[in-house]
Amino acid sequence: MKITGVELRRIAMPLVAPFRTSFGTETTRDVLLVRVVTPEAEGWGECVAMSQPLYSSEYVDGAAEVIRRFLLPALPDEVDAQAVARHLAPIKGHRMAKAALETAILDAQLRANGESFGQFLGAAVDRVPCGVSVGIMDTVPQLLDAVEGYLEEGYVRIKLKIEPGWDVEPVRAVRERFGEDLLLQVDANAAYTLADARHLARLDAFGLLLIEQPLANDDLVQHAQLAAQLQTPICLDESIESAEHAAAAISLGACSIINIKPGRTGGYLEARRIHDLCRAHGVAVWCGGMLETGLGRAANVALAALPGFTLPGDTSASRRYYATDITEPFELAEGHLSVPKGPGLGVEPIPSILEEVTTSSEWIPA
Ligand code: OSB
Ligand code: MG
Repeated sequence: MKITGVELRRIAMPLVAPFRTSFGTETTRDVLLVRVVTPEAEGWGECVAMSQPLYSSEYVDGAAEVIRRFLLPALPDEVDAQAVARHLAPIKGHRMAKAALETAILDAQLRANGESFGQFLGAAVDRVPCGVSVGIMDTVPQLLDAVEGYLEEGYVRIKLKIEPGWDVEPVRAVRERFGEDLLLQVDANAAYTLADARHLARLDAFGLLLIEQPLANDDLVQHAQLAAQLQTPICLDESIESAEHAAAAISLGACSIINIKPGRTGGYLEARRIHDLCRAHGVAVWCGGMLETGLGRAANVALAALPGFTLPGDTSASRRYYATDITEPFELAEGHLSVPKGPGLGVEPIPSILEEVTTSSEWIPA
């Protein structure tokens, strides 16, 4: 495909409620959208980098800069989505920026060919069960109200964000209130160290599905040591940026479950490789989220429909994040979201809504 040009568009999406994690509080999602224009079709990619480099080293301004300054110039005149990662490989890191660009090119290519993301990736089902990630709250009663609301909406799994000082008590309270059948897991976003192993073992009493990323992202060996001291399965998020990382983590015994986020891994193709590897090793995977708009969500839901995604993902409905999404909203039905069927992502930004939330836009001719 020949690329005519690329638009980098920044949008500001107010969240319906502040989202607090161990690394910070988000009130507005600052999103970089990449629109690739070709003679045959246009494609969209949503960059999952956040405003500040707190989840990982990437951040939105940096992603825009690396795309315009290094990634676009590295692409040949004619490009195939399958070859994008190879062209971009000499540029180290910046996987979220690379993922956004590759996704936009893949979307354009699939739209041109009339194939959906789900078909292309190998979706095995037409709807996926959905969980919800619940931020850190000021009080336990507030948390219980939030969880109750999500369960009433039909979410099939609850994930609680934890940090030192907000772990055993909120988990105990949610377990006691909603019973032992509730699928419950926690996410520490790297807030602990191996010295906290005995404290974290107290969570074993609550029958959690998993504990996500308890230790720092480069602590693979420490995660393996922690795994030996916990009954709760360890799931890695931040640590896994590639299939190579996944292979290393699995062979070290650092995790028994992986959260796959295509943005973090450099795109949907690498995400699928991680899925394939985990499936071959009997390691369960689930689809993570980064508070995506409908564009990123569409592709995540397609990915979550692959056969190795055996646990519910953080693929929540649009309204969990945004009062008005930039696409037709994703809505929960019996705790599931439908995999879009149309070509490419199968969803489009609604022009008037997109205009309203746009804070800047830049056209880069090829
Ligand atoms: O660690 O999974 C995470 C959101 C932003 C950054 C990191 C994470 C998250 C979430 C929310 O947990 C997932 C979602 O619902 O999109
Ligand atoms: Mg996480």
